[in-house]
Amino acid sequence: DRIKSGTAVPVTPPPTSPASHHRLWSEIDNVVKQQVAWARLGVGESGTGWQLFAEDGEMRMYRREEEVDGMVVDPLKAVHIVKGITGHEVCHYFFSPQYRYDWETTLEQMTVLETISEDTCLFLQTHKRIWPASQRDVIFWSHLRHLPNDQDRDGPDIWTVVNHSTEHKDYPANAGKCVRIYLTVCMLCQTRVNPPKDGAPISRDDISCKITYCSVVNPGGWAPASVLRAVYKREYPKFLKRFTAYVTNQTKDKSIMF
Ligand code: 6CM
Repeated sequence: DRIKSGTAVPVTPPPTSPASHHRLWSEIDNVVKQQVAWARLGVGESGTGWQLFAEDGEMRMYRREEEVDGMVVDPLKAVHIVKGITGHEVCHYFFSPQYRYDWETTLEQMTVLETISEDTCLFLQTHKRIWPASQRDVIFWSHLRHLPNDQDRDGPDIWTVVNHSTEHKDYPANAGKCVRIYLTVCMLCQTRVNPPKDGAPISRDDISCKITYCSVVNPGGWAPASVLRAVYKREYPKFLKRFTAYVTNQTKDKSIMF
């Protein structure tokens, strides 16, 4: 048909994932699409009210003060540009359970409740207690996705990981010593390549990764607002710096994973 009518409309199949037969699939697909759209807006186009609370080199972190029933649920957006790594690499290390204890400093215990597919897992995590609040736990699905750029041939591909709270019948909320927190997190990455002029192979000096990290965490129960905001102010910059340094260090002697 395309040939007959003469209009060359590129036929791109919808993104598929090996997880597409799972009970959570429609939720995963919807939340991923929403989160990618939200992250792509950056802080400039998604309305005013973003307040810069941390800056370090190329990294900038913004938050919005929001409360629901007296609980702090401040949305966070961070942007960072890191030389020498790709979005695929960043997402690989952020998604894969085997590296999590290496970089996640607030973590006490991580359990993979279900491996839905190569790109989708269900996690139970307990986090370190922060005085004077109770300890927190969280159950979330995590999904890794590659979004090839088929609209703008010069624009970079996107790699993303989205984490979103869910329930599990064997682990009801607030049944033990932990208070259940609820989160939505999106790590979105775009790789920029500066091709070497002499036609030499692309090296790590020629690439950089633009990272947008968005997060909303509902603490799930009482936690003093001032303590929570102080914890976030300290922990989020620490996380993003430490995690990206970890990826740089892990990949520096490996071939580039585009
Ligand atoms: O996105 C991050 N990590 C992922 C993999 O672990 C995942 C998990 C996020 C858990 C976020 C919990 C942080 C807060 C825990 C303490 C709550 C204490 C409440 C009481 C305080 C008075 O998405 C990186 C997350 C970096 C967080 C700083």
